[in-house]
Amino acid sequence: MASAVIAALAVFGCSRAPESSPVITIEHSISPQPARVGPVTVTLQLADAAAKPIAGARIVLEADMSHPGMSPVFGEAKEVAPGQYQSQVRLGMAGDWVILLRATLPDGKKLERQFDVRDVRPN
Ligand SMILES: [Cu+2]
Repeated sequence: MASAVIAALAVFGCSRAPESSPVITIEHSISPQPARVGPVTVTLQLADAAAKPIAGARIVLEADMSHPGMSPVFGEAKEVAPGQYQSQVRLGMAGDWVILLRATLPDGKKLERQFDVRDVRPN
C-alpha cells in the first residue's frame, strides 16, 4: 500500500509542467537624462532568470515616434562589458519615442522588448 502511494506521487511529480522558459530581463537606461534631440546612448543589461549576465547576444534597436509619418531610426548595440550592451541612436525630433529591441541570444533564441522614451526635449 505504501509503495503504491509513493508510485502515485512519483507519477504526479513527473507530470508537472516542464520548467517554464527562462525569464530574461533587459534593463535599459538612456543618457543624457532627460533625453534630448540628437544622439542618445541606450545602455542595456541582459540577465537570465538567475540574474547572471548574458554575454554574446546580438541586439538591434529601432526607435519610432508615437505619431505616424516618420521613418524609424535603427541602431545596433555593442557589448561593452559581459551582458552590457550600448548603442547610440539619433533622435531627430522632440516628443515621445518608443524603442524596440530585437535580441538574439547566444543559444539562438530571439526576443523582443520595447520601452518608451517620453518627452524627448528639443535641443
Ligand atoms: Cu516626429
